[in-house]
Amino acid sequence: MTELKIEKNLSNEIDFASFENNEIEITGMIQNLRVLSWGAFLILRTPVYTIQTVIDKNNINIQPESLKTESTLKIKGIVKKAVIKDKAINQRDFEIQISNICVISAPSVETLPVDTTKKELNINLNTKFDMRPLTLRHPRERAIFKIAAVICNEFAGYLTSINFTRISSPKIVKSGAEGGANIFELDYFKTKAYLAQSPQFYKQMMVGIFGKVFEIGPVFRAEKHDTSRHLNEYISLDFEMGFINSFYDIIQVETNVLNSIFSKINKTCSNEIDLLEIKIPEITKIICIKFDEVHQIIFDEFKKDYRTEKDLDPEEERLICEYAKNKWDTEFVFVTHYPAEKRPFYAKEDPDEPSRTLSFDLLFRGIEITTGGQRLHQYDEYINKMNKLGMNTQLFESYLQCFKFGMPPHGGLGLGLERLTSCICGLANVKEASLFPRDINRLEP
Ligand code: AMO
Repeated sequence: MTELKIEKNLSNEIDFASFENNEIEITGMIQNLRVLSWGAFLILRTPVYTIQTVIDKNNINIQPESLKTESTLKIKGIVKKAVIKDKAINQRDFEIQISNICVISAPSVETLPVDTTKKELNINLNTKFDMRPLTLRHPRERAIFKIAAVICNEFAGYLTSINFTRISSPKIVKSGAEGGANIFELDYFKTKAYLAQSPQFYKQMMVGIFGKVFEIGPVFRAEKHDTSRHLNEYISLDFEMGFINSFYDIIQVETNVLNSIFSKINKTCSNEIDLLEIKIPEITKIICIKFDEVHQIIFDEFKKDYRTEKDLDPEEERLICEYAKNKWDTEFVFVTHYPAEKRPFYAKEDPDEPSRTLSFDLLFRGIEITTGGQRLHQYDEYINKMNKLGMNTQLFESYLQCFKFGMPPHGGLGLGLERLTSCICGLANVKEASLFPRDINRLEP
């Protein structure tokens, strides 16, 4: 039997000021190594810091020329005050003058296939994704996913603070929630199953139990085309809430959760913001434009006629954002009342105009980041709508139970993490905001 002492402080955080002029021992990996005539600057990457260390050739047990970037080291040295400008280094007030280096592990190749020490990687997307275990070590790549992590944490934190309950729904399912052909089929012990396109059915069922719920999890879309906006697996940030008066209640919650995320990023990611040279937005006004009005504005202002189309063209999404920025000084546009034929069966129709739904998309910097809206909540409404659409209601009986047993008026939304992250970080392709993107041509790494 071995009994371990319970360690209380596992955060890896160091108060460098309290070590000034004193010896410290830390472990990390070599982010960058610059060998000079007198010694070297070595940037060490730890779970919390990238910190500059200085090697004096005459006062070290290992010569810097023999070290390889990405090696794991345990170093000993004296903490000194410093003024560091390099944005790739997040500890800019202190450096360490190394007195001893212990190489714990080193790469097994002589030279790394991609130089992660350059300011920008400057390699094509395929190479970047092929070598993800290495290319993600680049400070700018890491910064993207630090921001994505804050988005998830704050989505959860804010919604929890207003009494939403976190849920986790199954990803292997009996029927698709979103319709369309972009669904992956599985052989599930001789019956047909699917990979969940969204947690839609489950989050609705859970409203009957907890009233307000949210989920952060992967969803799967068998997108047949390789585009800069689509992934075949992405992280969906979902919430669903009961007792709503209208879908505008959902828009209010989304506005607050997004502003809370933006302010958290500003508070905790100043290094990442600096490194990526980005400005974090804020929703200062809630601008809602009806779907038909968008077509009309695009026609009147940009002379493009999409007025008979039942969905927004990506060009329209871009143009309406440009228009809103100039006219209302906002980067966020809620487009409401989408045509019923383009929304899934669970979307509630507008009683004043049944061809339109009480639903919305949120557009940000030219791209749709959210779909949401009010749902049907009466069993009969579901049966009638599904019959009208020629759907087999028996296939959905387990989902429909909740409506049979009584549900409050409710609604919610799905927010694509990679789309939000890529828009915040100014990335041209949503795949760059996925650690290990999946598209029609990619299943590895
Ligand atoms: P929808 O299908 O519009 O709605 O998806 C919601 C949000 O998910 C993101 N998204 C994607 N991101 C990357 N790759 C894709 N292939 C992809 N498809 C969608 C977008 C989109 O706005 N159940 C509804 C949501 C709801 O009403 O609650 C749904 O899934 O950001």
